[in-house]
Amino acid sequence: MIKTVQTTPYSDQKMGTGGLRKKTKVMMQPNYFENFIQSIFNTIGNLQGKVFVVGGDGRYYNDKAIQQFIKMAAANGVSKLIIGQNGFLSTPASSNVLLKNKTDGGFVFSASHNPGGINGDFGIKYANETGGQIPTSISDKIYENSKHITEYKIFESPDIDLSKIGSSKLGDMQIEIVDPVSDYVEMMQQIFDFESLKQLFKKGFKMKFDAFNAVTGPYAIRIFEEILGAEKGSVINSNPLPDFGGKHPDPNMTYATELLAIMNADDAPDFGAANDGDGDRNMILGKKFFVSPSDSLAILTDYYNIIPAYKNGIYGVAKSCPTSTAVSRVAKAHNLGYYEVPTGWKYFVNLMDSKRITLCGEESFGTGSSHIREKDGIWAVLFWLSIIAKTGMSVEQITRDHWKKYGRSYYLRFDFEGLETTVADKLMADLEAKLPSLAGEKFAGYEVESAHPFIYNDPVDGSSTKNGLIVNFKGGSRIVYRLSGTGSSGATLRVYLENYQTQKLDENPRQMLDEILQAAMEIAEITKRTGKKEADIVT
Ligand code: G16
Repeated sequence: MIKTVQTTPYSDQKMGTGGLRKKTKVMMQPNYFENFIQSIFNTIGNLQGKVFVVGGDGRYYNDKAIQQFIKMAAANGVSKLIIGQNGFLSTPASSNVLLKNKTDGGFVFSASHNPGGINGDFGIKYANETGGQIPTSISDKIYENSKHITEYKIFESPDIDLSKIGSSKLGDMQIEIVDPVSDYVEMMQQIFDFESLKQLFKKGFKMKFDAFNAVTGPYAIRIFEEILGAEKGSVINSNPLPDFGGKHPDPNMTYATELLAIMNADDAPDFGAANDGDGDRNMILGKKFFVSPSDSLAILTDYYNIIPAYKNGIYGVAKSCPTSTAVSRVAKAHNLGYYEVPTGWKYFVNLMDSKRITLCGEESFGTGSSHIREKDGIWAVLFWLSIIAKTGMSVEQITRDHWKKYGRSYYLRFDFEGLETTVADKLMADLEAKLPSLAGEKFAGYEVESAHPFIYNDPVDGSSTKNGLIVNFKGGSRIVYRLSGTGSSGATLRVYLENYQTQKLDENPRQMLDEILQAAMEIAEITKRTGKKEADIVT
């Protein structure tokens, strides 16, 4: 039976860079989740004939959220849901199922790299028929609808059993439970040369993959251990848990401590990698060696023609504005189309759909290609393994070779967390106002060449987006300032620093960026305005 529930709106259901992301307890407030889902359904309109993909990264509240979603979809007239078994689907796997079945959209319940559990975060990622997350024009409409919602519809029924693969019905709605891993594996086999990767492991190649007790464990076990023959135990923290076993599933130098300890030991394996909670981010490590995500994008692009799926040519490449300029030099060398977009994977989607780009990536540990419309952690790992298999070089050799060829962009991101929103907003507004006056000024010995907001005019839909403030220095160094769009409370100021060098290739990144950091602190008056003398997190 369909029930109509009266509700009152919440005022804070505005999506950020990666969907709606909130503290789990906020999401668990009465009708909070339901209001938001109904607001999406109301924005879409007529749901007759519509098919959606549903899954999540297994974090706390996923089970309850999925059941509510299924019942609401049935009550709102959705024709069919394709659901990952036990409610699991990584974000890239969801995008694949969505595109493969030509569905109308997909929902992934995940707060991505944010911690899980009742005291952690919960999130909703909503993709439309493109396979990528919706553009701002649609999320703005959903937000408007959420502010005026008065009721939602839900089907009254016992919970649906998600443990068995197969088809069933709830009211008139069809439910198909699918293996979350098999389609994804098939897609990876079509992109990469699995035989050469098997040979690599046969020769004794050793890797460690940290799945942070989140969604990628089953994917990684199937691909790396069962199919490619990596030794048992190559995948660590492989069992998805509601609180990720207390781990913060953010693959970076701050949170991947267990993997870093393994890779920094004298008996380290040849290769290390980690993915985030929902499997779209990746970190790449060699023995005692870290590859910055910006360099990783540049290196993958440089080697595109060794991968079967790309060997006949690629359209072009794109990066987000704060990502280092490393990939721009590779694009130039290979004569590829090159684009810079605002932070947020959704901005790559139009470029992929219009065949302007094939590869893209971001400093925030995301890399991917047009095989789907989300970034893809395991894809990036398979790409790196393919380069190693083809060249016979180590991760470190591949990266150093790249620097020799193209120069090195020393790059780090400094995050100032837990700021009051009003303080952070004012800092950015005041900084933007003074940008025009900075040209010619010197800070910590660096002379400003130009300073301006980053404005992106989408070549496909004509929309214009302003995100981030750029200060360029003479000699090729730069600062980008931006506020995070993925936090669940307060504000985080991100300061991205880059120092490009063609001769000095073996220096310490922190030292190479020290003066620019001083300049960045001074220009934005960070200490005076926030009270912080240094960043909370450096990645
Ligand atoms: C999301 C987007 C990414 C983006 C990131 C930025 O990542 O999908 O494209 O780079 O947010 O985060 P912030 O705004 O905090 O800098 P994810 O992995 O959280 O979905």
